[in-house]
This record gives sequence, C-alpha cells and structure tokens, in this order.
Amino acid sequence: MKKVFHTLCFMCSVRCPIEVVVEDDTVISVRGNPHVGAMNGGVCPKGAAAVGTLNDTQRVQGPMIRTGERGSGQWKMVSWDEALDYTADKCKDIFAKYGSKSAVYCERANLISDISKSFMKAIGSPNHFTHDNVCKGSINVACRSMIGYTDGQINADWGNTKHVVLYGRNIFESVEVKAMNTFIGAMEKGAKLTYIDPRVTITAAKATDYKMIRPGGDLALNYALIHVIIKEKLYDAVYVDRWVKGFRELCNFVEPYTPEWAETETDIPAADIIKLAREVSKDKPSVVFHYGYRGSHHPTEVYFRRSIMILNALMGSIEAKGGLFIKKGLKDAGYDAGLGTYSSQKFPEMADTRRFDGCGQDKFPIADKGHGVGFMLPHAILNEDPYPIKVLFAFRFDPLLSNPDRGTNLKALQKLDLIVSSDVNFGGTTDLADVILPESFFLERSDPLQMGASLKPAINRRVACVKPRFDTKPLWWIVKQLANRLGAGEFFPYETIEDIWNHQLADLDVNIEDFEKKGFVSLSDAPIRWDRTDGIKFKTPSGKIEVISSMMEDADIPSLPPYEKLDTQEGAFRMMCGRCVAHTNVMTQNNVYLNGLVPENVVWINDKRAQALGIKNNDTVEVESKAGKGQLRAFVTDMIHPEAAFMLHGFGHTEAGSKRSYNRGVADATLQERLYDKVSGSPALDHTWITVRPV
Ligand SMILES: Nc1nc2c(c(=O)[nH]1)N[C@H]1C(S)=C(S)[C@@H](COP(=O)(O)OP(=O)(O)OC[C@H]3O[C@@H](n4cnc5c(=O)[nH]c(N)nc54)[C@H](O)[C@@H]3O)O[C@H]1N2
Ligand SMILES: Nc1nc2c(c(=O)[nH]1)N[C@H]1C(S)=C(S)[C@@H](COP(=O)(O)OP(=O)(O)OC[C@H]3O[C@@H](n4cnc5c(=O)[nH]c(N)nc54)[C@H](O)[C@@H]3O)O[C@H]1N2
Ligand code: SF4
Ligand SMILES: [Mo]
Repeated sequence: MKKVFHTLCFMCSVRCPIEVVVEDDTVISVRGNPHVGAMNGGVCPKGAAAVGTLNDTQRVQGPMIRTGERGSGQWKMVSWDEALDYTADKCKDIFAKYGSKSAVYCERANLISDISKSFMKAIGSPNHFTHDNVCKGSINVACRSMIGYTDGQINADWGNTKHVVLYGRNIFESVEVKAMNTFIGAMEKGAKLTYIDPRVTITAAKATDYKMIRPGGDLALNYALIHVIIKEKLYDAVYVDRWVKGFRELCNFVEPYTPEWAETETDIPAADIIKLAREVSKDKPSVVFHYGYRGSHHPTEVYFRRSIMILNALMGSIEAKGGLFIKKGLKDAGYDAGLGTYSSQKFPEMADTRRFDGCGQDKFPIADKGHGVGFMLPHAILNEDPYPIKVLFAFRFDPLLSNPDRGTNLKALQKLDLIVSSDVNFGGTTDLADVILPESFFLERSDPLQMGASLKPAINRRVACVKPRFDTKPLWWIVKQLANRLGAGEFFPYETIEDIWNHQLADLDVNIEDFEKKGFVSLSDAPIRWDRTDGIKFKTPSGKIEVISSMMEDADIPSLPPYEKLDTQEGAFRMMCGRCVAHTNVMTQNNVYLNGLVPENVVWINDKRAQALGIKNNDTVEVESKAGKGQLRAFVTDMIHPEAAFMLHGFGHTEAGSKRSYNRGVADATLQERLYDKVSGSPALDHTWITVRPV
C-alpha cells in the first residue's frame, strides 16, 4: 500500500518541506511538499538523489570501534551497548584526568541542537560549537552589530522585491528551493538582479546585470556605492532619520571613497558604480542588497557584510515590502509561549566556564556564543590553549575538511585521545574516529520539531518515512544513551520522539496530530510586517540600525575602520571556493547519482593567464599554496577574473570506505591557509594565494 509522508529534507541544511511516497517500505518518489506553494512540487538534484544515500551499502552500517591505525579503515562492528559503553568508559577516564571541559562537541546546527547543547551543559563542558561560524560567522556579527538580530533571524522578501544585488550569492546553483522559486516569480514580473562575482556562475548568466569584480573588491565597491548614494541624496531620508544611528559619521567616513578610487580595487569602471547606485535607488525601498552566505570570505569580512547592511539601511529596505524582513515567531503570531526546550533546565554549575575558542570571551568577544568559533579547534588542541582538549564528539560535522588547512586539522585530530563520530557516511573525520555511532538517515528518522520563523511563521516536522536500512539510531537517542552512562541521564526525560514533541508543544495550543495532513502547522495566514515608520523592533541598545555599533565600540572594536588596500602577489592566483548544484558541502560526493553527475573538481583559471603559463583546457596541473598542494584538471576559461582561481569545495576524500569519491579531485581545505576575520573568527576561505603550473 502507498503511504504519503510530509517531512523535511536533509540532503543539505536548507531543510526543504518535501513529500515522500513510500510503497512496501520502498521510497517511490521525493518531491516538494505540494502544500507549500513555493516548492512548486520540486526538489533540487540532491534532494532527488536522497534514495541513493538511503540504500547505499557504502554507508556506515552500524556501531563500530576502530581496530587499525586512525584512517586505516579497519573497524569491528559492535552492538550499540558495546559502542556506547566503550565511549563512556573512555570519557570517564579522560575526564578524571583533564575535567569534562576537555571535551568539545561539534555539529552542523540541526533539529537536535537543543538536546546536544543540553548534553554538554549536563556533563559540565562549555565547549559546544556549530558549523555556523565557519559558514557565515562574519555575517552573523555584522547583522547583530547593526540590527541586533542574526542573519538567521532575517530574510529577503524574494517575491515582492524589485531589485536584488547579490555578491557571490550563487542562488541558482547553491540553492534554497523556496527562495529561488519565489525569486524566479519576481523576476518574471520584472524584478532586476545585479550579480557580482569574479566568476561567471549560473546566477551571473541569469542576471539582469553582471559585474566581474576583482576578488576581494566588494568592500571597496560598497564604500563607493554608499559614497554616491549619500552625495547624490539617493537614500530614504525619512527612514534614515528615524532609524539610523551614526549617519553623520558615515557621511564623513565615505567621503574619500569615490567611484574613481574604487575602480582600481574592484576593476569595475567608476561610471558603472555610479549607474548601479542610481538604478537600485530608483526601486527603494523594495530592494535587497543580500548579506550573502559565502563568497568573498576575506580577513575584513565583517566590514564588508556591515557595508551591505548599511546599503539596506540607506534604501530603507529593512521591514519594507520587497526588502529584508525580520522573521516573526510564535510571539508575533499571538502565542504567549515558545516551543519547549531542554537546554533551559537548571544544570550543575560548571567548574570552568572558559571556552576552548574564547568565543564571547577573551579571543572573540562579540562572536555568537550560541555558535562558537569552530576555526579555533585545531589551535586549541595543538597548543592546549587555554587547556588540553582530549575528546571530540564530531556529531554531524567534519572538522577535517570543513576548516581551512587540512594538514593542520589532521595533526590536531591525531593528537586527540578520543574521537567519537556520528555520521551517515564515512566522512573525513569519521574515518579517523575511534568509535562511530551512526545516525539513521533523515528518511529513516523522526526529529524534534522545527520552529519555522518567517513572515508567515509555522512549526515544521521531520518524520520517519521508512524503516532504518541498517543498525542506526537517531541522534536524540544516541545522546541520551551517552548521557545516561555519564551520570547525566536526568536531563533527558524522554524515551520516544513523541515524548520530545509533546514536551515542545506543552505550552501551545497545537497537537502532534495537527502535523499529519501537511507536515507543518501554520501560525499565521497573512504575512506579519511591522510598521516601518515607527514599529520596527531593532534589538540594538538604541533600538536603531547602528552604523556606529555599541556592541563593537564597547568591545573596543571600531565600527568604521579605514579601508585596507588589497594585496597582490605576482604570478599567483587568489583561490576561491564554492558549490555546485549537484553536491552539498563535503557529504554527497559518494552518493551514487550525484557522483555520476559531478565526480571530481577542477580548477578554473583565466584563459590569458593559462596561455602565458602554457596550460591548456583539461590539462592536469599542480596547485600549491603555503598550506599544501595537489593535482587536478584545469578548466581554462574567459569566465573568471585573471587574478582568481576557483575550485569546488567537498572533493579530495581519502576515506577508503567511500569508494566512488575516494581520491577524486583535491580538497580546497588542503590549499587554504589558516586565515580568518579577527573580529568574528570566521575563516577567510577565499583569501589564499595559490600557484598553478603544468605537470
Ligand atoms: N547545491 C548546493 N546548495 C547549497 C549548498 C551546497 O553545498 N550545495 N550549501 C548551502 C550552504 S551551507 C551555503 S553556506 C550556501 C552557500 O551559498 P553561496 O554563498 O551562494 O555559495 P557558494 O557556492 O559558496 O558561492 C560562493 C561564490 O562566491 C564567489 N566569490 C569568491 N570570492 C568572491 C569575492 O571576493 N567577491 C565576490 N563577489 N564573489 C566571490 C565564488 O566565485 C562563488 O561563485 O549554499 C547552500 N546551498
Ligand atoms: N574548506 C572549506 N571549508 C568550509 C566551506 C568551504 O567552502 N570550504 N564551507 C563552509 C560552510 S558554508 C559550511 S555550511 C560548513 C559545512 O560543514 P559540515 O557540516 O562539516 O559539512 P556537511 O557536508 O554538511 O556534513 C558534515 C558531515 O555530516 C554528515 N551527515 C550528513 N547528514 C547527516 C545526518 O543526517 N546525520 C549525521 N549524524 N551526519 C550526517 C556528512 O556525511 C558529513 O560527514 O563547512 C564550512 N567549511
Ligand atoms: S535545497 Fe535540495 S538538498 Fe537542500 S533541503 Fe532543499 S531539496 Fe533538500
Ligand atoms: Mo554554509
């Protein structure tokens, strides 16, 4: 008999609402949840390839303990009890010597983050971090410093916008299905797209206007745009007067940053910069300068992201229809409670609250404590700064390949006494683990409910569609079993997923049966917008958009430091990384279908420079930086700025268990140096210089 499930995809962390049709425990189809119009019935190629991972015998098939050297691929399959007892016994020994603060838990933020944070609090370690900071830590700091909300708490009103400016936000390849479909609808109604990237991407090809910027030139471009907008009085004066703190300082600051000055930094002609400022301003306030995800990750990134938010402020676009909006949650929809949590329980006092990464403390005073600074993990392990780190729970995050400088990451991981991994595949770090506690794939498991804050908030549910193919468990179960064995079981008062759901819904007039029909419960039929003349609840100390930021100034970090010119390196290329539509970060390269679509990465280089180096298209080349080197094929093209080289993230896997992706391509992390933004701690993944030569 056919069964239809409405659940949340997790082939990437966008978590699109999907419909899964199952017959006799076999998945017949995966498509967009038809109750969510913006999905338009579709999913991206990775969502469609989910069954490839589900049925893959190269997945981790059950709990395992390592028998050979780290990375040798030698394991023994064990029972869950044996794996959990082994982990807990090792932890107890190590904690007796170094304290439980010697444990770090890292994860890709996911639906059990409330439970994983509770776990670390319950065992007495302050060291929990999510992927967020290595993904978009500078954007987070920039947004919090200016509007008091994180980038995760805002979004673009894609459907109503008249002009969007994207800086390397390659939305048609690095997709979020709902946003992309909604924006295509707006473009069909005439919305314009200006796309800025040193590389011609699919998004560039679909844009109204594309600008091939010099890598790292975005901050200079924005200062020049701000200069023109102020000089020509193109801003929304009423909005700026009501909502912007520090406008006068901004006017003085951008005075020297003329379009002519920016031309050499950006390689965009001054006249084009002036034209762009005028064009976008015509459509204000229904415009979006998008704060981005990745792309343009340089050591001054916080200031680049702040400059984007300044442009939105000048356009009056925050809380305007077709601009940016602050996401609305349960309270805004008239509920007087939120989803129940576990992390708000009263946990035992911690012996030492210093974090391994100094996040929210000495090293990165204004980085987001809820996310941590994952970039600091190898530093903390190798230097025992501020104290020895001995245990790593890598539960749905890969610190080997998802931090720059793979060589250093490997050295750090090898120094640990215990690596416990929870994965669905043999990821880079999983392959080095001492114990693997495999999680069931998202189609095989139910997870805690997700609060879907938005213009029209909703609560969303992931529900198991099929039985686990192998001996795997959901992480909320695994974490509880570990807590039980470490004497912290009392903080996890649930047995089943229904217990968790009921706890989350305890204070709300919503029942779990309400999710049956569509997979989500809508909390508002109409978009909730605040009155932009007087009702925007910015969460900064002044209640305004802070160009001069109290958060930064209080930490002795300047709000508007002078611009630092880009450096150059004769004969080298600035290496940029990114994604393609067929793969998610480091996790899908071994998927049978997706591996078939894009089996390896290549290095893009400019045709004229290639010619001078004697490199032809498809030649094998050696790429080298101060951090490492590798060999891969060259893609020679005029579609990339001469100073830039580009490669896809996610390749260069060395886990023998992942046979299709084994040794295909080169990991960008092998080449990237440990460069970072000093304010946010987020890695400067696009800043490394590499050389390229024929072999
Ligand atoms: N298919 C697919 N979709 C995804 C993901 C995935 O793995 N695969 N991952 C999701 C995640 S985690 C994220 S963070 C987002 C990422 O979404 P994006 O940020 O849109 O994605 P990237 O592919 O990393 O693209 C970065 C782009 O920035 C450009 N770039 C590099 N340096 C510069 C510069 O100095 N200036 C400018 N203007 N551009 C520059 C690169 O050429 C590249 O095209 O995508 C999400 N969606
Ligand atoms: N060098 C370099 N580093 C980067 C980036 C880059 O472009 N270059 N991009 C950055 C960005 S934008 C991001 S978002 C991060 C992402 O960093 P990560 O979160 O580390 O990357 P992912 O590929 O999402 O997956 C990590 C691991 O989770 C496993 N996994 C997948 N699904 C599940 C599941 O359901 N349960 C469990 N337990 N495990 C699962 C995967 O198999 C994989 O081993 O990396 C950042 N780091
Ligand atoms: S973007 Fe694709 S892979 Fe990511 S959640 Fe949506 S359908 Fe799944
Ligand atoms: Mo990301």
